[in-house]
Amino acid sequence: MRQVETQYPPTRLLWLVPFMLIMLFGASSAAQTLLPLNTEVSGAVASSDTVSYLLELPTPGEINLHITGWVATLNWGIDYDRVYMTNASGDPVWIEEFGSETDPFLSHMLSDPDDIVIRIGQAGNYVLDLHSGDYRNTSGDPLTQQFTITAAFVSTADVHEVNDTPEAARSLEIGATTSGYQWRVTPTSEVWNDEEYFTFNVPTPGVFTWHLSNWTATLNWSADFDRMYLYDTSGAAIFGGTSTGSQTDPYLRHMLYSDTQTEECTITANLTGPGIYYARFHSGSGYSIDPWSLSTEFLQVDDDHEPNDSVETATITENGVEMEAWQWKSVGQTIEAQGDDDFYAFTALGAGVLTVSMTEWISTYNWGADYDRLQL
Ligand SMILES: [Ca+2]
Ligand SMILES: [Ca+2]
Ligand SMILES: [Ca+2]
Ligand SMILES: [Ca+2]
Repeated sequence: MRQVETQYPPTRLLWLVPFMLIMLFGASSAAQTLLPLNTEVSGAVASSDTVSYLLELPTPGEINLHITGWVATLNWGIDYDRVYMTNASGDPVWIEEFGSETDPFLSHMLSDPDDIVIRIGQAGNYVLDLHSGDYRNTSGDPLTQQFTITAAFVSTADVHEVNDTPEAARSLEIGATTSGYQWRVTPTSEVWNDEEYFTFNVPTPGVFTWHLSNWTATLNWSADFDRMYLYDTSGAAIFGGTSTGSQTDPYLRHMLYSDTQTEECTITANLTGPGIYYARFHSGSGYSIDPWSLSTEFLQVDDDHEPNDSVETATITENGVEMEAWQWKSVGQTIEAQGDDDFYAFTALGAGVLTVSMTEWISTYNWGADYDRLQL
């Protein structure tokens, strides 16, 4: 079907020439009528002619073209009706499965009424061409299409865009709630593969939590499923702990779904060091005109004695003085806070009995694990 032109008998070639010229030059040369958004407009187009509309999109979004009264030419063997949309560069925003590079239509053989959904990833001017097929009455006289058209528009304006690289990461205020769209910035319909990079700065080690809701997950292992990554100040991926990824694809979590739309997907990371981190939410194949919402919280693990993981960095203790400390590895920027070593130094004034009192220490009662130990 893609090579439909080659099936025309030779007698049709004469009218095919002007028809193909329309296809090649119609979008750029035809006078365009402004098609206001969310407004019904009446239109007319002669048989085998093309009417051009200009759409001015204030933001990225989704267009629902509602067309009534259009009569389709349901015949692959003749000049059939089709719909095209091109961006400011003159490139098609989308080509449907029966379209081709030489005839890049996004829809064909309209029904009455018809609703055509067109995703657009970027604000700007777009040209919509409606081409009437060879539309004739039973006597063979050409007929003019009389129709109405409405371009209903749903905005997907994302205040964080463009944030698709670490360099363009948006600063995330801990505790604040923000929202955006899984909708990549592109002057085409290929709005999937959006990336959301955020950066945040933590003053101490601690537990960082992301609450993500209304995210469109891609629950399909053979697709480019959605993932969340965490990176350190240098941009290196942080992997380990409760990560579900692998060394080759070191994501922290994948398929960020919640059981219900109102429930949120919660991701936590036990950060071992202060400083700047980057979080990346990879949409993969997913996209949505419903915004996601993200909030964060941070529980500080503010241990004045850290890092004290060696004899050289041992905390000097005073006889009889109580100290507060955490079992929380506090070196580097990792998400593996377990396995902390705390060195404390004291001076024995003479021979005697040393008593160490500890409260709220969490023991590991498992000989097979790295259990907790005290050494002198
Ligand atoms: Ca986005
Ligand atoms: Ca983005
Ligand atoms: Ca400690
Ligand atoms: Ca320590």
